Amino acid sequence: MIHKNRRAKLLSRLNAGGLVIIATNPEQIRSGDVHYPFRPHSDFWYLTGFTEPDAVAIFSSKSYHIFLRDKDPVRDIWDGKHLGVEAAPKALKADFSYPITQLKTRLPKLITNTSVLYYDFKPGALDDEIITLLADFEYQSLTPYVHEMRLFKDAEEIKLMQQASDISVAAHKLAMQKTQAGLFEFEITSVLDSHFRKNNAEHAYPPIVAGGENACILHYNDNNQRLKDGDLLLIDAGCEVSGYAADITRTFPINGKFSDAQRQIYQIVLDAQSSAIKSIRPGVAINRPHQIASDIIRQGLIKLDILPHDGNLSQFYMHNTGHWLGLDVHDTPEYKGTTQYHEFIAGMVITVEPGIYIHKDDKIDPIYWGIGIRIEDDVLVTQTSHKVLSAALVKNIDEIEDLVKNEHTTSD
Ligand SMILES: [Mn+2]
Repeated sequence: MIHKNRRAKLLSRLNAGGLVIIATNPEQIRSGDVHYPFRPHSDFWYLTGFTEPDAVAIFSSKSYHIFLRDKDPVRDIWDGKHLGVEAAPKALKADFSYPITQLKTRLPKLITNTSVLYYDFKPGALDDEIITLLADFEYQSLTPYVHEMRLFKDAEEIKLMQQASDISVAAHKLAMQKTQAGLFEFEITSVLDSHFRKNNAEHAYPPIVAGGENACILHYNDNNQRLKDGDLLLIDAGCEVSGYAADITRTFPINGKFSDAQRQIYQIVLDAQSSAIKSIRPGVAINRPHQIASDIIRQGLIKLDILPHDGNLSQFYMHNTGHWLGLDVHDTPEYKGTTQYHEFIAGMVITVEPGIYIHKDDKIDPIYWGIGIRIEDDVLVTQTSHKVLSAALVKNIDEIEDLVKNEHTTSD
């Protein structure tokens, strides 16, 4: 029913007589005849709830047609069972269902008498011949309409995001407890993998497990270096549950004890993050958390003589403080920034993830060289305030030192 309601809501925002055509993702070849694990297209998943490849949904206010893989006893032996054309109407609340192989022949009839077609296809999602068929009709981009809906999470979505966050928090805790100098980054990555798997979840994005100065590479995911005593470890990892992502980062000392320099930088990032989160509630400007975090980081770095008074903060803090989160880790890119919404509204979910990254060649006191710190939580905007979905994961210095150290004293 959720998906049916979403389709109705979407149609109510489109021109009368409009017809929506949406395809799921094409399968992607990894190598030879092996595919990458299939991930449905997020907008398609959001509107249909259907997760098989080779599927196209076509709907208007009058009817809902779904094209999908038909039952095939031979393919079922190789690839497992499929829903099939016969069971589809009931399972997906569609009016009509057809084999995907009939899309080309049935499409011309389905699109006659429509005022405007709404679609966006990724390259490879549909045959070129079908795209050509559509070219004669008035067209509007579908994505902004769907993304506007996806920006506001309903109760079911929030429940799934809380689950994804809870599993991710537990995985981070285990990884922090497992960390010791001498281990490799991939051994800590495997702790995350294992916990996600055990909970029937998977990585929502390639995890970053970055020891020492590797943390200064923002999208580091080689995860293949040895962890050194005295370094920090940055872990940016989150799982996906029924399509919904968590995105959480913690940075902690590999030996369980922050050095003075690490402690100074960490506290600046933590203050920036805490104040940015505190500002979030309905009516507050969407770029406010970034302004707050940037100001605190700038003041903190000036105080430590790392940044000159007229210095450029982007040398040490070069990314934004957050992004929308949902079915995609960087959710609803059509609505990123402040182009459509200038203020927070209940139901939005945003990450808050300030950081400081000090490279070895930076012309400052070498005690700070190679320190890369980011702290990231997932925040839901509520009716009057906000809720931190990942609040259960420690981030104060004492709590972190306790968690990392405890395991060492008990396991050694
Ligand atoms: Mn993030």
